[in-house]
Amino acid sequence: LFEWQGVHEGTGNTQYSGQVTLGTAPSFTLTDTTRGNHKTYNLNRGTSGTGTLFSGPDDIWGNGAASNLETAGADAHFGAALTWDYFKNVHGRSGIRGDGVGAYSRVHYGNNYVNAFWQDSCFCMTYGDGAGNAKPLTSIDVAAHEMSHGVTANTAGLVYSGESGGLNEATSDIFAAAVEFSANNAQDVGDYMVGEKIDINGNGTPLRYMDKPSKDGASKDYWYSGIGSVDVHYSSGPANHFFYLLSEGSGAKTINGVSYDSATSDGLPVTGIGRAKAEQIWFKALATKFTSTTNYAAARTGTLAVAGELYGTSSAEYKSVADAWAGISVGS
Ligand code: ASN
Ligand code: ZN
Repeated sequence: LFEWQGVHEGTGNTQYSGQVTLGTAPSFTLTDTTRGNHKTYNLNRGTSGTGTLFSGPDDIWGNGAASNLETAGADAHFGAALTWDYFKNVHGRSGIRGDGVGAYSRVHYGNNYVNAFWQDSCFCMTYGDGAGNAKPLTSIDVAAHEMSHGVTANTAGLVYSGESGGLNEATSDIFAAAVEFSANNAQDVGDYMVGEKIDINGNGTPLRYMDKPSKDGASKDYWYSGIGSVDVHYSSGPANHFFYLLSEGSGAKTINGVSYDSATSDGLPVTGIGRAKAEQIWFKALATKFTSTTNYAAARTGTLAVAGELYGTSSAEYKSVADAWAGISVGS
């Protein structure tokens, strides 16, 4: 009778998250009108520009297989929507800049490209298709990781080298886990691993572990003087570990069928305060305390200040923040 110009919902048949609802625009494109017009483009193996906006004769996107070029578009579009919803609903932040404006995603970048990245210059994120065993890099946690780099750039602005670089990387891993848990997707349940769906190592292991970062063979479990000269994807380890300890506590624990075992450098226990409170503390510290040069010691100070503001300096939450930093050898 008439074309409904309001909210459009398409159907995505994703590779990693099953059948999902996607924000789309009439006759039909991957344009999420309820999330700042976030768009998803097909680079079709190109490495520059935007390629073409995903469009088609119907509002059904992908078929769950990587061989269908729309599938990666559906996954990326879905991951961006989940991340948008997470920051809006959990932290009251509308979009990466907090101004309600969407970014955009590009999929099918280059040939056999095994990475994904955020760029401040285009306000966009980009995904490779993987190679060999490594699958397309469009899982929920990878999308959330990359989009969170945009949030960090537009809040603390943590410089991407040295200890601030490790904290920048950890921030993306922390919100990757947070978004994955919040999504509550049956095909991709929440966990404290990064990239467990994409099989980047070809042996079924994830890219990173937050309960014991050294399980990846390169990341550090604990802070030490000189960690600033380690690659930021490994100097992130202690901060990821801090977040795990603060959320779940030390010791052995099984969550959504995954077993974790988190130790402390001082051998003292940490009592977890739950993910929700830990996320509030990290986000508020990122947005109001951290600066471009924040290092591990300053991150401790900032998160303690936030815990004091939110819960009081005599609170169990404040004590757990202090204990979790001590557990990774920061402060005393
Ligand atoms: N996937 C990587 C990351 O987001 C890309 C990079 O090293 N910038 O950290
Ligand atoms: Zn990153």
